[in-house]
Amino acid sequence: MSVKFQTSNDISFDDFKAQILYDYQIAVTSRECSLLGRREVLTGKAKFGIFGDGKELPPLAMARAFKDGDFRSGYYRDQTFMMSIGELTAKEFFHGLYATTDLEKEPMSAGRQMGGHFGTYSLNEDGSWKDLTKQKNSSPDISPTAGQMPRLLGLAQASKIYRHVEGIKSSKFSNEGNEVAWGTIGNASTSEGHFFETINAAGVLQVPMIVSIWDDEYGISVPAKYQTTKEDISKILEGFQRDKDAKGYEILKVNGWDYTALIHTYENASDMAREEHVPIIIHVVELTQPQGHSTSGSHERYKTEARLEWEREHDCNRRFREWILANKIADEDSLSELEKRIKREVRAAKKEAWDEFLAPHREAKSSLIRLLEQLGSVSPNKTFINKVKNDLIAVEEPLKKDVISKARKALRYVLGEDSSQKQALVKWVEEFLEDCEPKFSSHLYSELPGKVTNVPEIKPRYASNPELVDGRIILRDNFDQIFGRYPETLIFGEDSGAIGDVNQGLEGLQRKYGELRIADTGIREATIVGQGIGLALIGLRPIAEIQYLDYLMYALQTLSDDLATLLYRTVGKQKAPLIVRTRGHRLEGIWHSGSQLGGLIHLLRGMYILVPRNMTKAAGFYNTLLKSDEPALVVESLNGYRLKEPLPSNLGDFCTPIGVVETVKTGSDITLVSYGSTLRIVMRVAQELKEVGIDAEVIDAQTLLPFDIQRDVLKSVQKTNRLLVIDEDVPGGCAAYLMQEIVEKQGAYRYLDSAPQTLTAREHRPAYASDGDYFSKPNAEDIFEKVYEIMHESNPADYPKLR
Ligand SMILES: Cc1ncc(C[n+]2csc(CCOP(=O)(O)OP(=O)(O)O)c2C)c(N)n1
Ligand SMILES: [Mg+2]
Repeated sequence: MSVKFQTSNDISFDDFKAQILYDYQIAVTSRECSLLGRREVLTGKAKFGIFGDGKELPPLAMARAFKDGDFRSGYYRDQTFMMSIGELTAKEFFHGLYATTDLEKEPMSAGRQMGGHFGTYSLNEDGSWKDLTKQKNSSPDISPTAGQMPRLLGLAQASKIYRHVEGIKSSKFSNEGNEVAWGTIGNASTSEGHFFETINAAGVLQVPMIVSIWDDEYGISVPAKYQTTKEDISKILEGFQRDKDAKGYEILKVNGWDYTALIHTYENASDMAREEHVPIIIHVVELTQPQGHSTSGSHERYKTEARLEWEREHDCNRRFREWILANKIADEDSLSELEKRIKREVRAAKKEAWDEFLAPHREAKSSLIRLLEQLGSVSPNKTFINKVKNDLIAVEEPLKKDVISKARKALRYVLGEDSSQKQALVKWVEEFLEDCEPKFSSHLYSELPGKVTNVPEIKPRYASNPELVDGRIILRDNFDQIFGRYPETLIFGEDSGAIGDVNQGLEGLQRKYGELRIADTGIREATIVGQGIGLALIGLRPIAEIQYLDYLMYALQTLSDDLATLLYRTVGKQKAPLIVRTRGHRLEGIWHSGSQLGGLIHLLRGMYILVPRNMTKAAGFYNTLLKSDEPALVVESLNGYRLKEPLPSNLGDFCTPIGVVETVKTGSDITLVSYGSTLRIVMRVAQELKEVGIDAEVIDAQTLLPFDIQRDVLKSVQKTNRLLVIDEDVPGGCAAYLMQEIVEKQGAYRYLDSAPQTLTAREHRPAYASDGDYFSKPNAEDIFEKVYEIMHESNPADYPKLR
């Protein structure tokens, strides 16, 4: 441990006192919010509360060292930090607790996230970047503990990229890489793999990341004994400590109730991280949890009386107060006065927030009561309508659902009636639902004009006699164009750097663009993705490469919980336009099947999922994605890198449209929809089907999320009246999703003369080798016979039984 006990800026004693009293005021305000917050939950006004009580002091020290341009990636205990940097008021805290759906009032997520999840705004209304170097930034928390760690790595690495890579327009994002990424995590959550993976990766990368561990010796009810080897996380991390021979970490340990030690430790850490780009761990011990873990239970159940007494004595706010008095920074009277004032202010803030939360609901309730009175006056079912009205009147503190559900129920009593009063109620219900829709469901994807699906198609152009090259050459030369044109792009993954990826799609590019932009990483999929998220949150355009689709599973939690929800949970206030590149389809073996798309399309709503059938299509997807700013997964066909394709002459320019299918063969008897490598087999079969007089139309889905925005498959089914969806996923997986899109959403059921069907792989993972593939995934004969069977069923005379 090497702490330089000095402050980074000299200030007068009066300023010093004022700072301390400011901190005390925030600490008391935050505690009061926690105390009243718990009561709000226990009295039923809020659903759940998890607060920062007992952990007020360390975040205050962190806030002191936190500078404009820095980023936080933390967890639910950090309300005091957010209050200290001026990004959370007491009133907003209560709005968060009540889940007010107005972003002006509940700026963290407009009620989408539970309270205790904190983010700042990186984007203006029009989607353009704010100047992140002029504000204090927080990436928005997610609930899975340690889920904040992978992105922290990327936030820290961004400083390194901005410091060392030339040519990037960095003015809004970095001041020569002087920014620090600050992580916070609870002691028990350090048991998660994400924590250890991130710690190791940041040590390798040597990035300015400061991880604070708030250690209260518990994870809900489970004590350190069951969480951490030797019950001491900094002790077991000692091997990461740097020394004169090897780079590594600075590891600092400090008591969480000791104000001066905290301030010194944080200032010291901040200086070191900024100057040297060294990662730092601050293990903050002897913290407490005065009200227990959350509102779901009480800690008296699992803490001994002795522990509870120890916690009372070591309460950081109490110790801070004693220190202020002992050092004569303020006297007892002035502190008591300040505390009383804060109590009054927080109570008032709570009441105001509750009134504001209820105001629109109360207004809706009044207008609905009027409408029900008018409806009752003309309806033969007056008694029932009055009952609904009186039930509504009885709800004194109504939620939206209390009001709208009554209105919808009332409509059932006037079925078959026709009056202007009924029409007024119908209109009211529709307007209410329309108003609520964006409050709860906007921003899963971008809602700005420049969104990915609006990027226009640019077709590949070819010389009159184009050279036929391996698919990987098209990718490689297109990536070369990308890295040449966009200095903010970078790619990293296992074997992506020196050898230029396992299939040589990046061959030679590291030599040309440097080790920071075309980089090898450790085998650590979750933090490869997290690295990408963090970099993308600060204006870079990362491409995170996952070597094979099957190993995306290691990163799935981060992709699903963090990246895919980012735009939604910030209501469009932050974005991370990360491109995840991987390869899959038609691979062989249980863990190399390359086929788990059914899982992905369900878990990754909020991302685009693209399944190009060849490398020209894939390259076009990368070009399209870089013209916009949304996250996507591109699954290249592993068996397509060595297949010959004509070399386009407009590399870097052509754009494959997203959300548009391609009809690769026209036909009149049946519509076959497929994607990826399986599509090549379908195309072969379509030729064979001609031999028995079946003319199939073949459509390449190309993009699974979103699928066929223009409803071209419907147009095809209107012509063929038959539909078969083929893929190599499990039964009920991606093909079932495509079927639902076509039959239910596009309404193709109206045009079908035969039952729509899917042909998929078997339920088990594919067996190994060519026979394993043949008997596990749909093969050419399976496809042929399935199509034939459909034709036979509808016309046995022309298509007699095959077997
Ligand atoms: C991945 C995951 N597992 C379990 C939980 C449920 N959970 C929420 S908080 C918590 C304990 C965390 O303890 P610690 O990290 O020490 O933080 P503290 O609350 O003590 O500050 C648990 C188990 C969760 N949110 N996420
Ligand atoms: Mg804990």
